[in-house]
Amino acid sequence: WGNLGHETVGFVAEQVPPDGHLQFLAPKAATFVHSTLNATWNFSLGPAAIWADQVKGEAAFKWSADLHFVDAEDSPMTGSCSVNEKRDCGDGECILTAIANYTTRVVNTKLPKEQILEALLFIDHFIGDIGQPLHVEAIEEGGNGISAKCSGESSTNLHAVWDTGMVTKHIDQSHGGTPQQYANDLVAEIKTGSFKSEAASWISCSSPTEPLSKRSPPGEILERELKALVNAHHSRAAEAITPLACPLVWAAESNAFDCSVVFDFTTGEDLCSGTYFAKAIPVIDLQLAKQGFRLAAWLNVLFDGAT
Ligand code: DCM
Ligand code: DCM
Ligand code: DCM
Ligand code: ZN
Ligand code: ZN
Repeated sequence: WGNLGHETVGFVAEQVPPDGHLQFLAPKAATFVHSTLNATWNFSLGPAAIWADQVKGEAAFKWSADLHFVDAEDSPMTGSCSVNEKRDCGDGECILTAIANYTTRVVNTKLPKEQILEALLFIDHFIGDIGQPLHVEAIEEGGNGISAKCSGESSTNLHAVWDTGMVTKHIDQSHGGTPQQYANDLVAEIKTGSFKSEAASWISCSSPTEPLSKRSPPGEILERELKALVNAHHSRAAEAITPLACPLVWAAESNAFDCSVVFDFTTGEDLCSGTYFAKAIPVIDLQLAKQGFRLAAWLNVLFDGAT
């Protein structure tokens, strides 16, 4: 997602209603978030969610660029979608292992404060990105190589249309032009609206420790436990990351949209209007609301032991 999508996910997770009380976050998670994020991010998971994109272009954080996605080598054009951690998580450096790594680090009180902050900033961002269908797809670098048209602008690409083009138009048209308002509207759908009946099922997978080997998620072929190695480029010993069950469940849900709405358009079609836009918007609403709700639940289990 672009900045607007990421901020929306953060605001949904933190869900600050007019009285200023954090509601989706449990007390200890809320306190941790507030005390860890400094004034740079207005102490909020909304603005903090964009940090990972800001730094990935800097030399010091170049290593993190591949952590924003997983290149699922499936075949959505022929109706076959799947994501497999062993097959698709290149060298063990992808969004699946990144979430596992920073989940371990965010609660590792032996780490320096800046590292714990960094872990929170990455989690805030990656739990958003894993909900973007094209962040769980290999074709043309997640659609970056597929030219597309959005609101008459024909020099964009499919990935950017999903990250930014459709989200921007939707927020401007229907949610008061701000990610805060969009998040409030999604939260209302979760609490009393169209998402009310399904929201509990979104967090049925919420264990930040359950290893992947314990279940066979949709699209998962692998049974053998994979000890992914992140930071393999470090000359010193790399840390072994145990793959987690839930990130793969989330990835498989996103990836499934690559076989329904994402590639269902004709060359030259404007994706930010008409039938494509009408089909995509409910997916964007769902994925942003769901990942925000999941981000809160993840932090709640980590800091409050909520289940
Ligand atoms: N690092 C990370 N994830 C890890 C290990 C390290 O993001 N699993 C980062 C944190 C530090 C840098 O790498 O910025 C160097 O850490 P270390 O000196 O612990 O290898
Ligand atoms: N991206 C992706 N899959 C890839 C490559 C890139 O999902 N195989 C994402 C990361 C960014 C966007 O596409 O959100 C643009 O990538 P970049 O900034 O690397 O061009
Ligand atoms: N780093 C890395 N690999 C990771 C995570 C982080 O190389 N998986 C980065 C963080 C630092 C850089 O390495 O910006 C340099 O690390 P060090 O401080 O160990 O030299
Ligand atoms: Zn993207
Ligand atoms: Zn990203």
